[in-house]
Amino acid sequence: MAEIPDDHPRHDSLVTRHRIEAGVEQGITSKQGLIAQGRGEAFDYLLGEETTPTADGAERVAAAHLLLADHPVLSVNGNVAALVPGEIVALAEVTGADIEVNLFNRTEQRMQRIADHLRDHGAEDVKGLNADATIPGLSHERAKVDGDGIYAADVVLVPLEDGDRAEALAEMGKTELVVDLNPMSRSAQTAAVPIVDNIIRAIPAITEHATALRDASRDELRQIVAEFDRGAALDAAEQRIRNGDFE
Ligand code: PTJ
Repeated sequence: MAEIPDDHPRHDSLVTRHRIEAGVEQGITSKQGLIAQGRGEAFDYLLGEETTPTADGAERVAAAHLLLADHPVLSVNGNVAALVPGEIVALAEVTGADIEVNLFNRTEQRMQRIADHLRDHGAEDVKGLNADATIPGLSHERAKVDGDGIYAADVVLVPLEDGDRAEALAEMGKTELVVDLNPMSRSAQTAAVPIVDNIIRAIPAITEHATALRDASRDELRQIVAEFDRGAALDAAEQRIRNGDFE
């Protein structure tokens, strides 16, 4: 890849593309992941390629949920593994969450490669390989989960996802924190906390909020969660895309 100068106006976007390309070459990211990245990039462009105040608020609420949870799990697919492996490990450490690989285009080889990649970035335990439980109502590979991981979780962070697993997890009564640049996607619409932001900005931001909130009382955390208005967050993102409304 050509060297990207730091002052290039599309620096972050080009670096992100390169990470996804490298992920495909390493057998971590699926080819469909390239298409997903293109969709995300288009929405990010319309959102101004920055974390909006509303998204930042949602990231704080997500941090509060993860800290309150009995069994939080961070779900990782091929795009997430390529873009933010170390950042996912850092978030898991701060919140005490499990990390579980869950793939739409599941093969044993990709599962292993992603788990190894996460371990190379410091993950101690990576779930998803046992696949000894099934999410009810899903007919594809994403239904396969670990019984002591996503299946047993009360709060799940679900980044870059197609909508049907998001709906199935919600049906199971789990609290879903969704990172998706498209506020109109089914996953964002289903989420308890829709975070309309690029995963490369969202995960470090959630970690930062979780670190700041680590000493907060459970009552304070519950209040942050209770005050969140998911509909208003989705509306604000949509207005920004449609009208360029900058809060
Ligand atoms: O690794 P696998 O096999 O599990 O496959 C994963 C992909 C991403 C290929 C699969 O989940 C998929 O096809 O996803 P979709 O249906 O294309 O949805 C991806 C969503 O994520 C879209 O709404 C995009 O706008 C959004 N998105 C893409 N890149 C980013 C993003 N959201 C946040 N940050 C991004 N970098």
